Amino acid sequence: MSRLVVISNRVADPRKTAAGGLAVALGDALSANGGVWFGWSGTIVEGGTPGEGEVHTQQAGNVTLSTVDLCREDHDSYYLGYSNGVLWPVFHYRLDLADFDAGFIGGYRRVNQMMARKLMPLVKPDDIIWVHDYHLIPMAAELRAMGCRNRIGFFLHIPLPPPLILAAIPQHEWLIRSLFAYDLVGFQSESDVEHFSRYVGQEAGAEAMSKHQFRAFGRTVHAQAFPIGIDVDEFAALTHGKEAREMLERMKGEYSRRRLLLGVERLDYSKGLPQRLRAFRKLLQKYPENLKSATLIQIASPSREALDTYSGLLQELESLCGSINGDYGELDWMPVRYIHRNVARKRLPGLYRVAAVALVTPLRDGMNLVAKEFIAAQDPADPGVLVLSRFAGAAEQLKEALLVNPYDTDGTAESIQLALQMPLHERQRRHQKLLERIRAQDVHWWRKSFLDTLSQIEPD
Ligand code: ADQ
Repeated sequence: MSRLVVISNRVADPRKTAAGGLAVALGDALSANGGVWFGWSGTIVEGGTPGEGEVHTQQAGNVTLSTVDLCREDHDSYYLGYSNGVLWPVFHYRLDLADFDAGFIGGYRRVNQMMARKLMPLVKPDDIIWVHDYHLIPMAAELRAMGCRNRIGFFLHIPLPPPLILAAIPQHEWLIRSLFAYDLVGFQSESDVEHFSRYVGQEAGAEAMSKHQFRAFGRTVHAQAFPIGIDVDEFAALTHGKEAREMLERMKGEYSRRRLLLGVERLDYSKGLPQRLRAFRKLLQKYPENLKSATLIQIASPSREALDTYSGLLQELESLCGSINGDYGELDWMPVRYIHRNVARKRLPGLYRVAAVALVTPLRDGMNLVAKEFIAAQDPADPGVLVLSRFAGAAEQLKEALLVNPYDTDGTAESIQLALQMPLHERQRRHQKLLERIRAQDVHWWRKSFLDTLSQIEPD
């Protein structure tokens, strides 16, 4: 069996208990036949040389964790600039937030080239290489230019926008051409594959050889949806763990007379937080029976705070929470609890389980794992209700959730009210179906189907 080489912007040590489902799943795949996990170390070297970085290596059983430092200039142009200032907003349909500074692309290419150069000596001829996410789109092209002939797959964790939005990126043609250096390109949802297919047809005159095979730029690439899942069993087990149970009991005690609504995410403009708060305000206004009862706990962990768009969002949220609490709060009840912090992974299931309703309402999301974690943590005898944005990749699978348009404040408020009033038998019916769906396509299924597909493709 081939070894696996994983390349992603950040590397997680799969042995650490805080590692999430994805790190564990990739760690499992790596340790099955041994392998290498390569990426940025997280260290920024002030005054270092662009395109150069020290490599650090540690052994975790039969898996080599190999990471490289970035100098300040490379970090700012590759990570903050091109990855999170251009690709992240545009791929989430936010052209208004993109910063097309012409200086970023140089750093993005330079870091991809450097990572390819540092990785090459670690790759053996039979290895299968799996590259992750938008930071590393040109990685295969760089490796090929250095003579790499291995099977290489790519998985995009975020959405791919329609062709006309993609075309706003000055280097759009180069980016998509870079994808043709892979043997397999995996997307989260069918709509992403459809956008890819339309783009390569319209802009690159690609020929569709079959449903999943496209030929352009002198190469054939296989493109397919592999919706990512969670480790349902691991998450269900965490739900019964000590930390989660303590959290559940504490919250139950504190909120026994209230109905809890819950939002959990990184603080990011793609997650639709201001829109969610406005819908919650509308709920209180339109359905006053929820006053002194419905309480929204919004957990938004700090993320990418070096970018201006993120600090602006933080201020907007704080002001919205303040005004809702000011307008509707009572001495003994605050409608919104806003927490700008991470919750320990082991405690999260306790919080999910105590919530009557989860609000997962991104404006656009590749998949959204919080939606799946919420389902896995519920008590099947008395489950909470998932209110899910139709613009999350997860909406293609999770059809029994209450699907909403997060831009529609009134419509979202009505769906939240429906969720709060949903009879037990209907909650049970929906939850059972949703649980079946996340079990059928869990993170192990995702990893296996991607790697099986990649290993069956005849290299071009
Ligand atoms: P993210 O945008 O980070 O991921 P998501 O899929 O929801 O979004 O994953 C977040 C993970 O972090 C979940 O496991 C969640 O429990 C955890 N998390 C988030 N906020 C937290 C908090 N405040 N405290 C503790 N834990 C928190 C990107 C894409 C998604 C895609 C994933 C995986 O944007 O669309 O689903 O990758 O491919």
